[in-house]
Amino acid sequence: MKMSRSATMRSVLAVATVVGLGACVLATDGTAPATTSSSGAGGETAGVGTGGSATSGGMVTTANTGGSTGYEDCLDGIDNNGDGLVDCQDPACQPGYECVPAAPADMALARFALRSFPSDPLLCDDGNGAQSLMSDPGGPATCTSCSCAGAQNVGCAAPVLACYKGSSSCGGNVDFASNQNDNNCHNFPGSLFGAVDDSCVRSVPSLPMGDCPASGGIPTLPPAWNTQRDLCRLTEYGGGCDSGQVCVTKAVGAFDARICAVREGEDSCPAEWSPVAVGYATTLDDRGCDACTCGAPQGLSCTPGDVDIYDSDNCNDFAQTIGASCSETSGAIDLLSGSYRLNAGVVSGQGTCTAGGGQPNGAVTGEKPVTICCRNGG
Ligand SMILES: [Ca+2]
Ligand SMILES: [Ca+2]
Repeated sequence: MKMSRSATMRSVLAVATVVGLGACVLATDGTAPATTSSSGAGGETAGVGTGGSATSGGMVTTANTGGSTGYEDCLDGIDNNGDGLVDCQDPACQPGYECVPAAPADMALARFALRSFPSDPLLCDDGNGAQSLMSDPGGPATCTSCSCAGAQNVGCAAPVLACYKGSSSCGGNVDFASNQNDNNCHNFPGSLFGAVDDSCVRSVPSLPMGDCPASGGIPTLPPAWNTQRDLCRLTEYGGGCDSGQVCVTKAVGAFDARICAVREGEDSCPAEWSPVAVGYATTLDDRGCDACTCGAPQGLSCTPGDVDIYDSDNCNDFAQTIGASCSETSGAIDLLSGSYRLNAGVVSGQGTCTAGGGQPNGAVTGEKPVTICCRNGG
């Protein structure tokens, strides 16, 4: 069918108007408006928002009964389509926008969606990911029980020799005590020499030694948080509302219907705004388990061991063997020289160890808190 010239011109003009306005919006806010043309009569309005995004780009298309098409940007504070109604006043905006109380001082309007933790952040209407704020920290680690294998590196420590200068019966203070755990030859110190009487005794017998390998204490961590809220700060406010109110996109999808205001830090909420949560943007999680430990091996025994002492240095000129009884040693520890060798006992038995440790430690804490306050009933 052939169109009349005038009808063709109207169509061209209408297309040019659509393209021109669309280009203008794109150049203004850099986002693609989710506009949808309506062709019918009666003020039908475009759908707003797609795919979990809280809002569209702020523009809706409507058609009035006169057949001409008008556009209203619902977030710019002016009457774009010439019907005398600004933003939220305009029926074209009302399906997707609403008037809400303006943000209290030092706060920003926001919407949140309650999520299970951990979830990938939702998208906000500006196309950026929501800020995930966590609260209600999870419990401590569960730790596997600790156990100890049988004793290894088992043996007997060297006994300890104690000597007394100027006493033939181990009287008075100890003037010399061995402190080696070996059976090498050791010369007595010069300070021990020069007295008429000397004596020595094995003051500590040979004692069992060894260790048990520990295992267990493996942590299993419950989720770090019990609550995640994805927060979108509203960055565009329109007009057409009562005093003290602003026009914003309605919540869609998983977002809570309440309008909220947020503030960095942990704080109280202003009058008429109810505290909902303090959420933390970052997580510190140092939960774990104490290391498992094993006590000294039990069930091992050692023969007591003894100490050989020598009249000369370097274990030359064997003199006598010292045991649990005090021995007079004036012949060996004389004016000039003397030496000794520690003889460890012989171990017997099967060593077992008592396990310890493996207790849960640490906790989940948050950093960068954000206070979330919301209006009940808008
Ligand atoms: Ca407008
Ligand atoms: Ca308007």
